Amino acid sequence: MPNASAAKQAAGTAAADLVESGMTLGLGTGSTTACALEALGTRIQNDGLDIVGVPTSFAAERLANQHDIPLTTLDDVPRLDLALDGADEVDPEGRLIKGRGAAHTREKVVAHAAERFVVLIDPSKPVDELGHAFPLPIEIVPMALGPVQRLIEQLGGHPELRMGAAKDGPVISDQGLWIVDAHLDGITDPEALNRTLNDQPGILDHGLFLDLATDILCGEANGSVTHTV
Ligand code: ABF
Repeated sequence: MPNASAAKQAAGTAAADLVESGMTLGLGTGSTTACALEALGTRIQNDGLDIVGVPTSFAAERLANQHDIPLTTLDDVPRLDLALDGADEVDPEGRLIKGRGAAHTREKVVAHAAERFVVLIDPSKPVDELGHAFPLPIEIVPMALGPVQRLIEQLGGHPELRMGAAKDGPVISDQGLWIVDAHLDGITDPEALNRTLNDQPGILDHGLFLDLATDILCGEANGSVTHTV
């Protein structure tokens, strides 16, 4: 990715270096993972790397096609060796907020199916507590907007239906659904919030990823990478 920062490039290249021939991969979304997909494409072309991937979004599918990464689905490949994906926030326990790209529902399905879930970040992503820098994305069935908005308000937050760039309608996810961004001013108990949101009818899934990340690769501007497991 010519426009990606050196830190993202470093994380993406380090992630691609974890991949071996014969692996089944989860292919994440976002600009940092795009660097990994580009590096994988180069290894396919130059070294004959033999992999197959499950994309987490239409965007990831398009990018994989551009880089000649063969694709499959979780119908044909029940387990993945490695899933690579970005994040919006990472706390000291490896808990994540994802979903700025509205792809978190598929991203969670793919991460859950993987033996290793490798999260690619730059130094802007680590936080002491989730939910300050970014709102929590929640994918909803459109007719559940009212109940979900009221739930977020009861939790002390501010719900915002995510609108498209032209502001003429809501962002539509790959599933044809809507995204509500919950501004929570900090998430003190991510596990409790996870349970509350999972119990709410009309929510397909949300961007809290708990107990999923096995590795965090943080690229630095000088090209070095910190690998936390
Ligand atoms: C996806 O892309 C998301 O879940 C996350 O919101 C975003 C991170 O993008 P980037 O790597 O461009 O910061 O991984």
